Amino acid sequence: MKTEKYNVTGMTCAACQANVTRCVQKLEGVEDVNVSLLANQMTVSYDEAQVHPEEIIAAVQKIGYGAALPQ
Ligand code: 9UX
Repeated sequence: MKTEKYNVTGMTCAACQANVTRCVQKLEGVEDVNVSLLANQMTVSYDEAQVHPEEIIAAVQKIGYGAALPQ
């Protein structure tokens, strides 16, 4: 299990926050997601054997938001 904090861009309301949460939560291997609208961040705990950061980022981008690991 790994826990990482991502920067998320494009969220402007609570429904955006819920959209991002739902889209990451449904990925196979994701155990926990906590999205902060105010901080523009999300913390994701996942099984590295089942899912990778690239897939998590791609899922968020697919629904119209930005996600990236901090540089
Ligand atoms: Mo709120 Mo976000 O009305 O895509 S859901 S702006």
